[in-house]
Amino acid sequence: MDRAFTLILMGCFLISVSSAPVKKTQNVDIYSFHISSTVTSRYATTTITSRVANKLNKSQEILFEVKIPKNAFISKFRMIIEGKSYDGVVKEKAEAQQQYTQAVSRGQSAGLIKSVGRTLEEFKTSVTVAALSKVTFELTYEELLKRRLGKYELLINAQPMQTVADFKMDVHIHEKTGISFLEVKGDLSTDDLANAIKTTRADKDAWVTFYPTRDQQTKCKTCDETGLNGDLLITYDVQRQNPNGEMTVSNGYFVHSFAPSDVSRIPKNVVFIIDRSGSMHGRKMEQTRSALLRILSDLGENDHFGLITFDSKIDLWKRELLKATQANLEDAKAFAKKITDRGATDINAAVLEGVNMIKQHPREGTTSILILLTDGDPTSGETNKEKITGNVKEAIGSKFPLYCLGFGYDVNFDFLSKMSLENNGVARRIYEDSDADLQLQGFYDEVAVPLLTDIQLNYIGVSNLTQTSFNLYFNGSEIVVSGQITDNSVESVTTEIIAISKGSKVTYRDTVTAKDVSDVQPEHEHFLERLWAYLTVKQLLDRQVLLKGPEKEAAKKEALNLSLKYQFVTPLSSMVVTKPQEDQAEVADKPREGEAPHRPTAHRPASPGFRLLSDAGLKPFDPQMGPVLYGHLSPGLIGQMRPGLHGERGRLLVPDPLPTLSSVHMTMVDPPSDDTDGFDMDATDSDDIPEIAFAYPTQSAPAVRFLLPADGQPKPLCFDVALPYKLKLLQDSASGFSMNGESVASNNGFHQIIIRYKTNHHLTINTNSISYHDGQNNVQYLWGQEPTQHAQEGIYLILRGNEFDVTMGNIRVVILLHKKNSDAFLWPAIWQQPKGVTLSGILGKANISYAEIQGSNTSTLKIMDKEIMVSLADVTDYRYTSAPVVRCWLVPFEAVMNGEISDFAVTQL
Ligand SMILES: *[C@@H]1O[C@H](CO)[C@@H](O)[C@H](O)[C@H]1NC(C)=O
Ligand SMILES: *[C@@H]1O[C@H](CO)[C@@H](O)[C@H](O)[C@H]1NC(C)=O
Ligand SMILES: *[C@@H]1O[C@H](CO)[C@@H](O)[C@H](O)[C@H]1NC(C)=O
Ligand SMILES: *[C@@H]1O[C@H](CO)[C@@H](O)[C@H](O)[C@H]1NC(C)=O
Ligand SMILES: *[C@@H]1O[C@H](CO)[C@@H](O)[C@H](O)[C@H]1NC(C)=O
Ligand SMILES: CC(=O)N[C@H]1CO[C@H](CO)[C@@H](O)[C@@H]1O
Repeated sequence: MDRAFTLILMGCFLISVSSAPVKKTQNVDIYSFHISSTVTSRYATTTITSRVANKLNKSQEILFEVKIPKNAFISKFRMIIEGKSYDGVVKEKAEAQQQYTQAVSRGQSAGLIKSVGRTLEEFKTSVTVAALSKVTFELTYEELLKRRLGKYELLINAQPMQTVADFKMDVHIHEKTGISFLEVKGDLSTDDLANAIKTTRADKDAWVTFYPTRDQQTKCKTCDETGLNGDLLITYDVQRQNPNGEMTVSNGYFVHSFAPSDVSRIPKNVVFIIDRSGSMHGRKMEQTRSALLRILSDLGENDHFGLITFDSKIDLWKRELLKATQANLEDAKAFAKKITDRGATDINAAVLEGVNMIKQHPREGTTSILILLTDGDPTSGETNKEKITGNVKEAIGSKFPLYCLGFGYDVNFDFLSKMSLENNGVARRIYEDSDADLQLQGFYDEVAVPLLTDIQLNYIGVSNLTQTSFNLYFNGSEIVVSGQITDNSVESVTTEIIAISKGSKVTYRDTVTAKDVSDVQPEHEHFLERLWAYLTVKQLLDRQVLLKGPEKEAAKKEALNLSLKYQFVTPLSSMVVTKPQEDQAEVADKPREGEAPHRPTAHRPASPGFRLLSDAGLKPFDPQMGPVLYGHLSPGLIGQMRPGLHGERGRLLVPDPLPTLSSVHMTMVDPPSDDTDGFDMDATDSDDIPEIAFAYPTQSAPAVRFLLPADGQPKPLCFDVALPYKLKLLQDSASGFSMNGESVASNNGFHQIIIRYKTNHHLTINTNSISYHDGQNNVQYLWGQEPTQHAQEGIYLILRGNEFDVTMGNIRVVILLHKKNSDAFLWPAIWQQPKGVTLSGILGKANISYAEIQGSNTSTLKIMDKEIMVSLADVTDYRYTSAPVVRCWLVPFEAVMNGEISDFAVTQL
């Protein structure tokens, strides 16, 4: 038994993630750290410049590590060393991967950019700098700020990793219609740093500077001696005098922003489809209930609504949509309060029911919205994701949008994204955290007030437009269209917006001068072209999810072309970071949103993985445990653990029925890579992967793992036996031999073993001593005493060190004393099975033969003519003093032992 497999922590859920400690380097001086951000017409370009000196008189590796918003594209990276520039070059992903296979195979690309938390990505690289030399790192990223709930947010993270003599953050916002409000928030905007932050405002411009002293850099709430660590969040909105929207033209490109707020609200029909499958158990369910209660309170009185909860079954609050009257709301809240988790996940049936509900209640002058909240894969009813998306698309028929909220990290976000995009909606992640209810409510708030539907924007004299038709416009958001001016000599551009407001058509028409009116700084003169490229690439990336065949390829190609032309690091491109040492080039890839965050990747040893079948048959346990996700895995499988974000609790998938193990110790696994039903994962066992130790309480007791030798087979088998048990270990009725053992819950093996032979011989072995009674005399030995022998009437007892060798008649067993940490336990070994004897008991099984079933990646074995699902596990072979750990196929007890564990139990030793 490996100690790791028997960590016994009943009643508490424990996760400890140990990652490599951050190396502190006093020999590196970041003498200057500047962040400069310019926002013009919501297009933000941010450059981080870090100047670092190697103070050692020998060369050393210097690290550059910064965090940038997920929505942004990196567009430039440069290192300047000894007067020479090394610029990152954006290439097609496949080409970069191929060209730098060496870098890729060293696993360096994996870590260069990774997703951290909800909104940020981390960019990290390093370079070797000569003795007493300097290096300058410069990273630029760009993003179009999106209006949500009436404001734009510019998030800037600062974490230089040490205090910096010359730290500066400069933000300049230029909005030609004027800035209506501006606020500086974030965890760096605290009282301690208040006088380091200065905000200056003019009509169209705002400047925010943040120049903390070295002293201040250690004093903010989230900072320590390693300096600043936090965000500055600048939120603002702009004036909107022109109801037709705002047109900005520069260098042959334009952007048109349209966000009316003086339109009357359209009554809506909204159906909430809530996943209450077992995986929603605990805090997720609570948060969903509490968000739902608040959302219900926020419904407008002209809104109609419906509530559907689903697992493998579907429950409706009411068959039809009802008006949000006080009485109905009270009734719905009572329903919401009673939602409890259970069962599997039938997304298909639930969404189709929601669509049906809406379709059966058409109302003039209203708009309909479907909101699906789920935390897992479809596991019941129709589970083929392609079929589901097809069914849903056909049922909705583009008549109203479907928004999908993916709760937690075990959702298949690609699937939800696709389903939303196909139905004019968007998918949003809800992060499993204490504020999940607020995230849910925040999302609802964004879609709470529809103002216009079927919006079409038309322009004359322009080309290469980004998206121009939109299903819905919500108060607090913004419609943005960008394009190129066909003829630079034209004096004006005509805009026309046609939309439906409460059932009647409205038109907005405007003619604006096409002359360059923007007073942007020269270094940003191309910002509109870049804004156009950014928006075009983003929309193409979304679109290609929906397309097929040549159209998909064309969209991809176009997005790639623009990524290369504008040097954006997008999901289709990679940045090759070159270094003074040729062979040290690295490849930076943008993580996809569907990917789990911040997970170390390393080489995958060729070990068969385990397979997640479904989350059917979910088994809730301690409700105080909070959000834990369970899954149904192959029999005998331990479960899958996913790390939490930023100290959030991780999640664990365990089999149902729970295995007899109480806890496991496993290394992290790579995230599932595709959206097949279920997925295979390889357990990795590289040294540099942090290990997660976790334990979960089970109704079943902890277990001892036995090894079952399988001569001539590739791997031995192993099985678990729950503890505590008094077990029949070995019996030979013909000769009157029996050996029983008893274990206590905190042991890896046995604390007492009793051997009987014929009627008079009796051996009692515990972890301190051995006593032998032959019917008349008593002999006592102590473990560790001088080597001793005893021989008489076919009985040989030999004690050497930690081995006690017992031969009685034709049976020979060796009892070993193992010490692990402070625990001592006994382990019985049968090195040689006696010939021509039928033995019973747990150790009575001679070697067993099995066949690995071909083609199934050997997770199915044929044992005694039965096909058995197995998983790969480790077992410590306590039959030897050295206790080697060996890999084995973990099989259910019944599969190899011709009986249940209780058949091997004895009431008395
Ligand atoms: C590095 O500095 C140490 C102490 O200042 C000195 O003894 C040593 O010679 C220096 N080495 C080099 C290569 O300059
Ligand atoms: C839209 O939002 C703005 C600002 O939040 C508010 O003043 C306005 O009344 C809202 N419009 C409607 C129709 O609710
Ligand atoms: C539109 O884009 C295409 C290809 O990207 C380009 O060839 C064309 O010149 C662009 N149109 C204008 C008006 O610039
Ligand atoms: C992409 O760019 C290449 C060369 O720059 C050009 O040959 C190709 O036509 C472009 N493709 C598209 C779809 O614009
Ligand atoms: C174990 O099983 C294999 C295959 O059935 C057989 O060849 C071998 O002799 C067996 N060994 C013992 C010790 O029974
Ligand atoms: C023997 C066998 O079926 N091997 C398969 C294991 O799985 C990989 C990836 O799914 C296949 O490529 C192998 O053929």
